[in-house]
Amino acid sequence: MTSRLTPFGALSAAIVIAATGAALLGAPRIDSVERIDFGITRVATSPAYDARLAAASDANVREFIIPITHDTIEIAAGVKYEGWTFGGTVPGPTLRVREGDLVRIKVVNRSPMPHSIDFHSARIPANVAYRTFMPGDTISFEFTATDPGAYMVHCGTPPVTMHIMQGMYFAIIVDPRAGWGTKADKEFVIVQSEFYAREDSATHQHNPDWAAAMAKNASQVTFNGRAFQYKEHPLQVDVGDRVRFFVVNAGPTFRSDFHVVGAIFDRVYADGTPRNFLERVQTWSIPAGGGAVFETVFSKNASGEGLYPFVTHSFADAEKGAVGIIRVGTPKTFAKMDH
Ligand SMILES: [Cu+2]
Repeated sequence: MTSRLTPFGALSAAIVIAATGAALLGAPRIDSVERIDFGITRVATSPAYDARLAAASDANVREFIIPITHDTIEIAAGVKYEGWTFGGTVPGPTLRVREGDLVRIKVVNRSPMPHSIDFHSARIPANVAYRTFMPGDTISFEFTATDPGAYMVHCGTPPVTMHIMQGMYFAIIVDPRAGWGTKADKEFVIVQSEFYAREDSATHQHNPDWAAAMAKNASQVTFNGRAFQYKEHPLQVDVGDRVRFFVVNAGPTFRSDFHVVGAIFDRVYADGTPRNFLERVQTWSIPAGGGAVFETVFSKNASGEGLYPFVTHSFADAEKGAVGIIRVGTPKTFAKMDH
């Protein structure tokens, strides 16, 4: 086994690459294995959840170790919340693989209660892979990523609404084997979700509000787990960039009507499937539990240097935090935004 550092883990030994030769029906085949341990590699959430995405690894066997933890998260500026997580953050880390890769999952329950994991990207017996397992236990399974797309992963332990509103979700992207057909200069992951938190007037602790969840009365609606974080810390791109957004809607209940103010999507891949190809789209809805891929070009003479809000155009939800800004180039004023 050989180890080397990769762009995903340059600061840690969390990633191990191993190359093994194997003979299949006489045809030589080289499997290269990459392992990422999200108990060691943690997504940066300060000053904002890091939405930037690197390309998928060249390895064709992808191993992911994912701890389940109960952790303090921040769902809006200054609003701390005792969340349930994959990998210590909400959302958890984005997994990115290629169509045809063998994906090996190992989830370790380091929390004090039973949980589970459900990959929308897998075709697999749910009763086996997605079963609930106990504190201290581990579950392992593998699947071949046969279907390109932008998928939700979540805890499916009942009541599922509670486990999702507590933060148990993340995105997995399966890139088409031949790529997306265009070259993106920047890529971002955006996971929309909503929280149902109620402040205890005595302790000022924010606790889950089940009645509010059943009434669909969210306290925050967020992109990547914290209300308004990209309004305070915009996503930065350059003039001329083609930008690809992988948007997953974790819910648990609301839909996402994804829109960029001042831009038109050149391409939208419904559910992130290359064949579900749409052109020149203003807004595209993503159901709870779904995903989509969006592309737009911030070209010099059109959507050039400036500030571009991205929102769910279901505006009551944007008012609760599902709004951010894309900063193109270095606009002189950080001007007043109307969204
Ligand atoms: Cu759970």
